[in-house]
Amino acid sequence: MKNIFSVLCLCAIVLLLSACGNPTSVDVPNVVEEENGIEGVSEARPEEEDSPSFDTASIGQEEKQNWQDAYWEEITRAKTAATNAEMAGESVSYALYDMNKDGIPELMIRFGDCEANYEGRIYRFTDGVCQMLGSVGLGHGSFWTDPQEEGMIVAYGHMGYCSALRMWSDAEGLQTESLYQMDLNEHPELQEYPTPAEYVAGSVRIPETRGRFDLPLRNYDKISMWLEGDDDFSSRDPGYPDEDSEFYSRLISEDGIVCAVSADGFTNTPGNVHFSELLEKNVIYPYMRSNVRLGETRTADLNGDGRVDCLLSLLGDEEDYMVILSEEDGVVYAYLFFCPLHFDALDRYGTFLSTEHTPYAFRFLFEGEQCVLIEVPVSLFKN
Ligand SMILES: [Ca+2]
Ligand SMILES: [Ca+2]
Repeated sequence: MKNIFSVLCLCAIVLLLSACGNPTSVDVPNVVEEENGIEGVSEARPEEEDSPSFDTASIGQEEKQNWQDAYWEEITRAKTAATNAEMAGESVSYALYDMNKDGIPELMIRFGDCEANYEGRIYRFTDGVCQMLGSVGLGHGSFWTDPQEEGMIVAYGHMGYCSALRMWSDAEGLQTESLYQMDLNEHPELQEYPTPAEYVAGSVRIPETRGRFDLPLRNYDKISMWLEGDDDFSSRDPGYPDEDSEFYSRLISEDGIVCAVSADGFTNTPGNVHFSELLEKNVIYPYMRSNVRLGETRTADLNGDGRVDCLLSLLGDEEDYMVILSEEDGVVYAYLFFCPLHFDALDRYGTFLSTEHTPYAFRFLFEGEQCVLIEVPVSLFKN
């Protein structure tokens, strides 16, 4: 059974901060400069000023549509410009966070095809257009929230060294200051890299998703609610399609039609097929070694929309797969994954709480032919 880390790597749904390596004697500031250099921005400390007054006025539906459209255009442009056009949807990823707390998130796009050349470009929707604020080196780096400031944090960890920058924007553009930097070789008592959460109360890592789908962009409100520690399990008592608690078991036993789509970019998109066809060799994945058989099934409202979905594993001789079945407007979608998550980590509200291997919980978003997995800190979920 492939473990959860395989899922994260192979499914390529979420990006994890790479945080391991052998310490070397490289000078820390040089490493920071080389890897984390800021392009086209000046380094400055924030001026003394009043505490920021966050304007959290609600953003109208039309304006929301506008920034979402503008950001998706920018992400699409990034994918078009990606060096490997075929895998552009996989190599470009994005995240959203309201850096200046004005009610509209900023967009961060990760460019590059490996840790060595990752670059994060930060955009803001202002006066009806998407403007780039600046860019930051993102090799071995990730974005973190800065809840009490009009800013955002970028944290790095590599080869025994770690650092973090606080970032904000003013009339001059994107500004940064060092939040911390540390050589773990000098702190043998530390087993792991510190995180921004140890320096900034309430800071959590901002989920990044691959640029294949706009679903995370359209569901920014929901994801930011998760990040603030609220769940949206509006329906703690979700209903079954057709109010039939046997809906999914019947679909399987009667070999109903499903619209099967790749959820991870690695599996196939077979389209409309009978459920049993998913069990045949090479239907789910091009390089299967055998047919597969039905393994475990679980039901839960996996995407928090108030309707029960069905999660199942398909077991092969050497590899396993995972499928989510979800009925939507009369169509049963089958979202296909290369490897299963640990079903035991699934709580009854549809969240994967895997505390053993990772401090992150996983929530699904899916709709139509899009399905993504979003990571949020386990500590935020107090089910
Ligand atoms: Ca903003
Ligand atoms: Ca659901």
